[in-house]
Amino acid sequence: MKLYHYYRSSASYRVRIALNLKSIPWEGSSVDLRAPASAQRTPEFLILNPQGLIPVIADGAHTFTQSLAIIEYLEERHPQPPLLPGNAPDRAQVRSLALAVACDIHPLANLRVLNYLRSSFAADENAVNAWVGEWIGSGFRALEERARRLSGDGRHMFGSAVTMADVCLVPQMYNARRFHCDLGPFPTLRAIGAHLESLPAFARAAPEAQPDAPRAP
Ligand SMILES: N[C@@H](CCC(=O)N[C@@H](CS)C(=O)NCC(=O)O)C(=O)O
Repeated sequence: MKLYHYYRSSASYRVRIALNLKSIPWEGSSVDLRAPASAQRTPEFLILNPQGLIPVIADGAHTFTQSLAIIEYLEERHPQPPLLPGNAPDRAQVRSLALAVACDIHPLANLRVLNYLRSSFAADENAVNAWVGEWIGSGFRALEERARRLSGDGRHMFGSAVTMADVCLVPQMYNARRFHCDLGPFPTLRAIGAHLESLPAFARAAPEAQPDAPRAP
């Protein structure tokens, strides 16, 4: 499989984790989101995804966008180890946790949204960090409460095995740290994140482990 991604794209990071957990061989193609490259807006990339967003995955003749659709595809094609629980109510809980991150937290701090705040509303970096902190903070307050109720062992968002909810949490925590959000009020999420980040599939998917990540001099 070929994954179009970028080292610090958190939606791509979700897909890298899922591929690694399922031991699916993949080849990466870096899409540099930063200006002046802005590779997500080139005509060649817009053929792959007219939305101008990564990740995109190519599996033979098929090309897919949207990280959660990609992860569900991987789940159906490579069911082991499962990232969704075995019964419908539990699956709904896990999908709900994953969607809370992917639909309600992440999009508000996406690059194009932050660039629009900068260019059209004269937001400086303090204002941008305050914006991101507000939406990650309110999203994490709810997730913290839900994880307290739903985690079976304090090491996973739901139950006591890795699920799609964990695959979404870790990249969002990376984003939160990147934008200097205060994670102090979220001890449950921090404990879950620390455990997950220690797992090899998560560690190999981390931004700093990607070949396009800047190297320390
Ligand atoms: N809902 C999409 C979100 C994809 C997305 O927002 N990707 C970001 C990187 S994490 C992106 O490509 N941003 C480019 C831009 O904002 O110009 C998914 O889950 O795949």
